[in-house]
Amino acid sequence: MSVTTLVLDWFDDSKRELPFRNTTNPYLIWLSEIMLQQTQVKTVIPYYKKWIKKYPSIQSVANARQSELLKCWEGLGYYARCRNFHESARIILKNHDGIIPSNWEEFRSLPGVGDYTAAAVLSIAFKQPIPAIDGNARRVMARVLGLRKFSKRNMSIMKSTLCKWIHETRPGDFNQAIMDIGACICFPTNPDCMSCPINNYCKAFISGNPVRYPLKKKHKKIPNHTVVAGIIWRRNQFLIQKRYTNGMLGGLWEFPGGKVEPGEPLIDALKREIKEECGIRTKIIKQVGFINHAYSHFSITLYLYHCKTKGEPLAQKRTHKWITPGEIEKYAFPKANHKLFAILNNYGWYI
Ligand code: DGT
Repeated sequence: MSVTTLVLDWFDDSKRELPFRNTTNPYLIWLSEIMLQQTQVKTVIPYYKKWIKKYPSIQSVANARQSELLKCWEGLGYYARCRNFHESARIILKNHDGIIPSNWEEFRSLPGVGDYTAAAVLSIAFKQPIPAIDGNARRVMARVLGLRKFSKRNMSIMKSTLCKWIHETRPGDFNQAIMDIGACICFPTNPDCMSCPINNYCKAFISGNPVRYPLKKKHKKIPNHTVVAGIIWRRNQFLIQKRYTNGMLGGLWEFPGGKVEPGEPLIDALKREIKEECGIRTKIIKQVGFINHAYSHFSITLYLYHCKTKGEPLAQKRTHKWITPGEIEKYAFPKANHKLFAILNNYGWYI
């Protein structure tokens, strides 16, 4: 039997049942692919379900406000994905009469759509025979072909092999089957080769030591930054500010503050950051607590302080809002802030 038939037969028997499968609606497939970038399936599922209830179509995304969408995405991370999806939806409404383009050039040129996403959506929704190579597929192919490095040359060998293997009328299923084999069988360590439908074709399996393929990347140690932030009170309200739209955590709300410079006392850093970001003087009252949080390229230890002010933040610096603890539900905050909210809920919000 050919690799293609073996892979598809396995998929028919053993595929993962996921809420975004068994549909050819390009909007739903695209949304799921965006949510799945850098994120585990089990994390995505509840977000996906909540999102499609609220935004059942590309038009509803285009017509929503960014702040609303970010609130629905809150906690999923990599918020540029949400902002780009919003922008793409708007472009589709404006330039494509609300119809998601099925043409590679047009779809690939939308914000946030890379080669993988374009291939996945076009193959699953529009049955175009384009291989979609995500992290799982890459590992499967490295093993099958006995390649140790993800060099340009090796990537093009993988791609041309998949172009030969991909099924003409079921290209989406074929792509998903390869990815599922990666997720369910061809684990990075301890692959379950005996359950693999294509082990007879796999150079890594035949070699007797499949985990030699691909070469393991050395994990770089990520730096840790000390961050200070203030819950700045004026009567029963405190100050939140919106992060700049285009950076990390862009468009989310946070407590004023920032990174501590080497050797700088925490209190001095907090006063400096609040002055820079809000243009106000504050009295620092006491520490609320601290949390640790890891992002992809660094981690933070964030110390939160109760502060007081009589001032009004300068409008031209950032968008600011005075809110009460009961109003945090209305705004999207980074995960780190939810950890701080948990401390405040435990020990009391007010000074
Ligand atoms: P920078 O300084 O150019 O690297 O820019 P930012 O804005 O990314 O960094 P900064 O100085 O505000 O550092 C704060 C880090 O802590 C940033 O990675 C975001 C994270 N963070 C999470 N929650 C909060 C919060 O409530 N307030 C502040 N200030 N930062 C927060």
